[in-house]
Amino acid sequence: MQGIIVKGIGGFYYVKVANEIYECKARGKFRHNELSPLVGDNVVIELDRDNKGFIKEICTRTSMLIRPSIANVTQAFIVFAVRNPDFNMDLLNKFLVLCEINKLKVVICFNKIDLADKHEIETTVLLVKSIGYEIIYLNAKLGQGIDNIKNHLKENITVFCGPSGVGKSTILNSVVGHLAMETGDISEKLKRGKHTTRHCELLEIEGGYVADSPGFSSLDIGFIKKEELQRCFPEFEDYYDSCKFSTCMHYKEPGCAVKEAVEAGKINENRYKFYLKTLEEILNRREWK
Ligand SMILES: Nc1nc2c(ncn2[C@@H]2O[C@H](COP(=O)(O)OP(=O)(O)O)[C@@H](O)[C@H]2O)c(=O)[nH]1
Ligand SMILES: [Mg+2]
Ligand SMILES: [Zn+2]
Repeated sequence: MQGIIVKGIGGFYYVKVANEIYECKARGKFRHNELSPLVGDNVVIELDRDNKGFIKEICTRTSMLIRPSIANVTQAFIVFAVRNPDFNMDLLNKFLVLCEINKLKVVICFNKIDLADKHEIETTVLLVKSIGYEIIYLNAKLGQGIDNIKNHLKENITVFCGPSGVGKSTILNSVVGHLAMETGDISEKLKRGKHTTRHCELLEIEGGYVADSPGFSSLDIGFIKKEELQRCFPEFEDYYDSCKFSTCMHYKEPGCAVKEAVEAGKINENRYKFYLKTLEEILNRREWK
């Protein structure tokens, strides 16, 4: 039987096959490929005589997020608030790079539209649309925009990303219709003193799965290889084949088509500046290794 791991706790994996959930243990250690099963993995399981399940095989992963560890995520909702906390373009850029490097479909969600006018984020909206990303506006407190979120879930494994306090948990709770995630008000009180081990779980909804913990706990993008970074900027794609040097980093090289596109106003200057800043961080880090 083949199914998907929706939860893992204490050495047990909960594998969903059709409409049943089987409690399984991993058999052996999958030594040949040094894998251990992750939530999101498609696995082949076998039941023994007592109906106990064993994972026999882990199918090839299409993606793998770390902290939280989830396999086969296909989509990220990057959530920001229009205000409280204020929108931050640098943070959005970092999330976008992390999503692109993991080849996730991206939907950008602007929450708390009750707190500001849309025109306050107009420049950002235009930029985001020009890169090609889709936008959903929400007032999660009133449930506005939630249907739009639900329409994107089918056949995806989705994670919510974004800074703290923007409304990720509120959105997820509205989507699943119950309290799957603690919202700001509650978790602030529990934070102090309480040692919680987070287990990531996939919740099945609208023909897809949503992870109940935020997609990226660290926004460190310095691990990305310098050659890979440009692939995280979809709007560069039309240009980099026209650079004079095939190895062009769009940095200080002559005849750089990306730089020319920036100068011609075809690529947003701030996005390019963010690219340069990140590239320099990557280059500096490597020198010391
Ligand atoms: N005004 C307003 N507040 C919201 C909205 N959505 C969430 N909040 C509040 O923002 C705070 C943080 O929300 P939470 O879901 O915990 O954010 P998270 O840290 O991203 O998970 C909570 O007090 C929510 O009630 C919204 O659309 N409008
Ligand atoms: Mg939260
Ligand atoms: Zn170039």
